[in-house]
Amino acid sequence: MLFSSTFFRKHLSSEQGFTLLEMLVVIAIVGVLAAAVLASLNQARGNARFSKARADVKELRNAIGFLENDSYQWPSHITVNDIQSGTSGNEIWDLSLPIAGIVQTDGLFYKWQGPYMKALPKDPWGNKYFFDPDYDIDPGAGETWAAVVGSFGPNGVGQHIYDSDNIYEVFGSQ
Ligand SMILES: [Ca+2]
Ligand SMILES: [Ca+2]
Ligand SMILES: [Ca+2]
Repeated sequence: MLFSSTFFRKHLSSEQGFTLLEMLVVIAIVGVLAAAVLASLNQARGNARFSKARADVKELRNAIGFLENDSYQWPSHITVNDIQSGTSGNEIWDLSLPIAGIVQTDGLFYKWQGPYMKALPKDPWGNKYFFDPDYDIDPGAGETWAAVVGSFGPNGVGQHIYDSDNIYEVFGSQ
């Protein structure tokens, strides 16, 4: 029983009923519980998005692995392991393009046997996955250049350099 008969006699059946203070306490508790439930729902949704992005990025990593095996090239015709030092303009911001060699080819990939993926998904935050053959994965002021495929994460930004919410796979670094 949620409320004992003593409780009813003492509180509910008295002329006063609940006091204002009791009502406020109950309202406050309900409010705190509702906030906790909403927070955990949001967290679950956020975690699911991260998991989806990680799975997509892994799938892209594998697809580019097949391209590597066949052509010895990365998207945008970078020779495998030719990691430079922050060159700009060599990034692929849309991996469905022919120059990416994943879902279609521009005809310039040697021994291309794709498509290596049927279609390019967008990340769970509505942005495109990217490839950068020289992306700074060093969180600090220093630089560690790496070839990566990734997502800009929940904040939707973070080109060229480390951004803490970016989700990516590293092919090789220097
Ligand atoms: Ca670059
Ligand atoms: Ca850095
Ligand atoms: Ca980001």
